[in-house]
Amino acid sequence: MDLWYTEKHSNNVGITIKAAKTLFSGKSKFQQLDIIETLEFGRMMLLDGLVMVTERDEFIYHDMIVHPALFTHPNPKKVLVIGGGDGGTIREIMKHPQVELAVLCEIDGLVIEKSIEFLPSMASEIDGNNPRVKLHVDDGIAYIRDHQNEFDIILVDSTDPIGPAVGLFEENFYRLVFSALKADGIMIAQSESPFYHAEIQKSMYQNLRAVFPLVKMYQAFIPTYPSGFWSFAFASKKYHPITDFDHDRAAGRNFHSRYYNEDLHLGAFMLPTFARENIAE
Ligand code: AG3
Repeated sequence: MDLWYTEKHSNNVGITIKAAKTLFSGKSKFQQLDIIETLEFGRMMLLDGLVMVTERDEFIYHDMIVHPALFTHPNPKKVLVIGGGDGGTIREIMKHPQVELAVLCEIDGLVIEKSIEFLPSMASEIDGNNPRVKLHVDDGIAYIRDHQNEFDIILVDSTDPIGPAVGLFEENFYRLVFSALKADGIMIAQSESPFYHAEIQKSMYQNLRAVFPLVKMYQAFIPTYPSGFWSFAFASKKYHPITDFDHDRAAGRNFHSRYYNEDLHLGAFMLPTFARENIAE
């Protein structure tokens, strides 16, 4: 019998992926977690029925949530990831030799545990063996409340603004992030699909602008997310992602990145008109 998995992207549209088998299915205190073996995209992790990562296209999301900020900040030493329990974001941060410490603050310990078990290519740096990585199973909002003026970069690797992530799209949270960052800090947050999520983007970017002096949106192509057209928010106290971009450091990077490169860094900030309009001031 064929097994097909569908995530609905709107009331009338969705993506359907053929599955070979279910590897894990369980409920934590926070959400439903499923890990499925697919035929086309390798292993796929779902939270509350929504696609979080697949082995085949996760490189795009993880390159793009990490490298633009890390090649803009001149000296990123201490980085915090809120969410991101699969470990893909931490794995990319670890490719930057200046980073002395990356902290992962994930609310759901089950996501970390099952990613280590079933998604080893993503979780390779969160299995407890890397002294540059610290794990906290905690609510990100509670965690940053106790950390002031500490991080160079904070990456918000969240789910959609439903369920446990709702608070991560609000102005009060961005104020806490602002205080947890140093005076020249940068925050990146995944910011949904410009095609399907105009309303979420509008309020999210308003909330960011109420707090940060410099807020930009940049885009990436992620085949398994709604519409494939995805975005990230770049919110910064000082550095501008284009004029302060360290082009030579990015071009001379000592690791291979299959999506990110020094030209794409610039191109990603060029937006189609409808996306610009979603977040117009
Ligand atoms: N973060 C999930 C992005 C939201 C996907 N939304 C959806 N499928 N409706 C991914 C976590 C990767 N570390």
